[in-house]
Amino acid sequence: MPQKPIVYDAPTPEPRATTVEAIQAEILERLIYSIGKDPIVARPHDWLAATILTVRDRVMDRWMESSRETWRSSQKRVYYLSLEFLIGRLMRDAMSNVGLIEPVRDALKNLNVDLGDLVNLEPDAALGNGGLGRLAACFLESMSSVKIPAYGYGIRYVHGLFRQEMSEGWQVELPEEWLAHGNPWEFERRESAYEIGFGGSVEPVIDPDGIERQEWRPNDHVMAVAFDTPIVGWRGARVNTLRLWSAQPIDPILLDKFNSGDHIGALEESSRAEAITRVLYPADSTAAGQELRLRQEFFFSSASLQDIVRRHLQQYDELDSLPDKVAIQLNDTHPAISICEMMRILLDVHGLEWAHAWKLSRGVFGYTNHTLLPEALESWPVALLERLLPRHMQIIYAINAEVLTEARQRAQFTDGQIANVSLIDENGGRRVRMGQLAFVGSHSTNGVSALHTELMKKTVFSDLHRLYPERINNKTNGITPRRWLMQCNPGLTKLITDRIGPEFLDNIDLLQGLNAHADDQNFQKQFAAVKRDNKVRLAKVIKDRLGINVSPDAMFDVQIKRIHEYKRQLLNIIQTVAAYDEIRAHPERDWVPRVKIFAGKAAPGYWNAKLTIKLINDVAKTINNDPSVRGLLKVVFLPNYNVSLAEVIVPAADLSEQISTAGMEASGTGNMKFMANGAVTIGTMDGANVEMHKEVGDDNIVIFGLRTEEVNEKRSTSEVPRSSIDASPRLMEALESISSGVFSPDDPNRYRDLIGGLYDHDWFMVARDFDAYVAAQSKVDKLWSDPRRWSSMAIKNTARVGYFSSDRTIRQYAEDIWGVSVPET
Ligand code: B1N
Repeated sequence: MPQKPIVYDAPTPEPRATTVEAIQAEILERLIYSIGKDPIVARPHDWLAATILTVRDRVMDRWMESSRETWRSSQKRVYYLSLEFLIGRLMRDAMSNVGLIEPVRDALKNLNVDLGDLVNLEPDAALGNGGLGRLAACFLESMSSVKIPAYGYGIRYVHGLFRQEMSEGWQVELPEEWLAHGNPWEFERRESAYEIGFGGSVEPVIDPDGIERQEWRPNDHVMAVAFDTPIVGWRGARVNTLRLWSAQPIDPILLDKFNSGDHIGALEESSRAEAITRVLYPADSTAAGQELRLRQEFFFSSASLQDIVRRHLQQYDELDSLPDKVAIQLNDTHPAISICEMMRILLDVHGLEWAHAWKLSRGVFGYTNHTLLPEALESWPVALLERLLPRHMQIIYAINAEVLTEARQRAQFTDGQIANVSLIDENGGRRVRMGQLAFVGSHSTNGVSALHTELMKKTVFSDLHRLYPERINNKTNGITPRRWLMQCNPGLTKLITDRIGPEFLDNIDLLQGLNAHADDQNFQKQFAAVKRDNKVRLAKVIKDRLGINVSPDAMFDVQIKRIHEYKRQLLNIIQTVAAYDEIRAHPERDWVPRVKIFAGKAAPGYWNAKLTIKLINDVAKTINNDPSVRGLLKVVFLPNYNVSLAEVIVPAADLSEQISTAGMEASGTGNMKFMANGAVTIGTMDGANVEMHKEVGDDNIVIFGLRTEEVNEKRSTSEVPRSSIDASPRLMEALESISSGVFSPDDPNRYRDLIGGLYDHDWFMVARDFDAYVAAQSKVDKLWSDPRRWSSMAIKNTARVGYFSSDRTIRQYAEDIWGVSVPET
């Protein structure tokens, strides 16, 4: 039903002033009137909250204007559905994008408060695990920057990704409390609340026109309440909304239970409901198979879909225009159940015919695949879906019937191919494959790098690709240059501005102008000096957190990302051990001093990943305390890797380690952040490294290792890794020292099985790629020894990073998938 007509020209207050005086006065006002603190007793967190509220006000004006504009001009809206948004801190991002850093800094200084201190006090919103969640955050910022009317939809987890601490070199997980001091960025919208059902039964009903419909009667309900955060684009281009759902009970307290003395039971419904949005699953590139996870997925999908359809009807009062006015992008299969929820709403609530509903729905959805790892491809037991979402399971069967009929009749598929495209996996306990559902329920399925997209066509979706050859497309990932260059590296930003002018801030492709200066000795010196300042800053963090002294004149060799076997931190640390052996065997040689820097979290149940962290720490202890190394090699594991720590490490890196087994990293986005900040990459032909290699040229990146086809060949012929170990004395020595306990005298067998796996099967090609990696590292040493050559490479990396801006990625999504026109800058 249409609600009351929308008035587009209601009065608004004057936009807030941005002078130092006005900001200073307002921070004080906020402190007193909103936070309720006398400046005399205010603590740093109070100042932070008052400052955020002051900055937020300057975003609000544009927020209102942005959404009015969308209503007024009937523009298509883009909805990005993601179970993860790895935002990090927001204050500096917002200040920088609306040009407030200097006035706020000065205003605070007049109040005797240091802006830098406040910035570092803001907790990270860590509502994501890694690349997938961070991509969603970069996309939100880019959608605002390129002026696309967009909403991010996700979950307001009370606890984001766990905090990682080290206990004797082992990872320990502690709960993360980002909301402990409240969250001044968010607006709770109690009026935007929806009922979300689970369980129950499906009943046929006859509607007033005499037509039979299905009606879902859930027996379990929770409320989804919206919390909105404004996301402002570069130069305030536009402000979009990140809408996160929080689960709340329908009846906060069961009074009859309470009155009969069952005080705990009275709160049961409340805790059951709130459990849904209490914690983020710490699974990266693996499927978290528990029922609670499916509840999370349906909870946020249903709330988002109800909200989207409500907004559409409010404005257009009909449903036929859905595909013209709404684009919904599914960030992996986690929100894929949205497709069934859309169909349920169209069929059961609005009484559309199946074919009509299916056409509208497919016109709306796009699906992004982020991984080909079998353990990460989601599937749910049919029995679980039937119990939790009986109507959605019926819809899945109906979709499947349609697809299979088409496959047999139009494409004459064989039984094997039918089994392949079916939404139901019949092997060992029937399960619903969410990837197949997302594929057939969308008009677009995209991969996240050129290589990954080609592999999608050849592997998981080969038969679906044959059936729908137009559907798969590539959208290579990107990163926002605002956060990952301008904000995290102000020194480099200033240097570039001084050299080629400020225009690149608005058009990142203009960084190409640096190519002409890459061999200018004076510029090289300045570039190296900025890098050195950033290294000094990181060295201080290392000293403060770990008590380890590292020299900013050594090469900073960095691998920071989730700990995963396919990402091969193990290859890196074994090479470190080999280098350690070499340095001791040949102390007279001219060694390049290196600091090996690692950071990353391991999934709590992933034993080999946790053991790898322990190994890095064991190796670090031995090497860092061995005087015979004379400081030529240091190993550092920085705990609790998160967005904010990345913002300090990335600008200080000389060498970026992107060494996954070829064919396994869908894209990688850390690789792009390092590139922007003038680090040289050592990497395999995997994910977006392939495109980086193309952009930067063979001379400005160090590529090594087996290619995807070679990896597949080794795997399929079950060729044993033994021969590559026997052929490499360096590798053999390193492996033997690790597995015999040289680095773990307190438990000599600690790494026996981990290393044993390399002899056995070596699924990730650590042994097979080892010699090539060592050779690549020697090449890196050689390049480093010629500082002019190195600087030239580093500068060219920054110069050529433009393609990896998420603005480019978003423009491609807009044009090819969403059908949204993007204004030229
Ligand atoms: O998505 C990133 C890519 O750059 C990375 O290469 C890719 O590994 C990452 C289940 C995932 N793929 N799959 C996940 C995350 C959480 C989860 O519960 C899977 N993450 C990726 C962005 O495209």
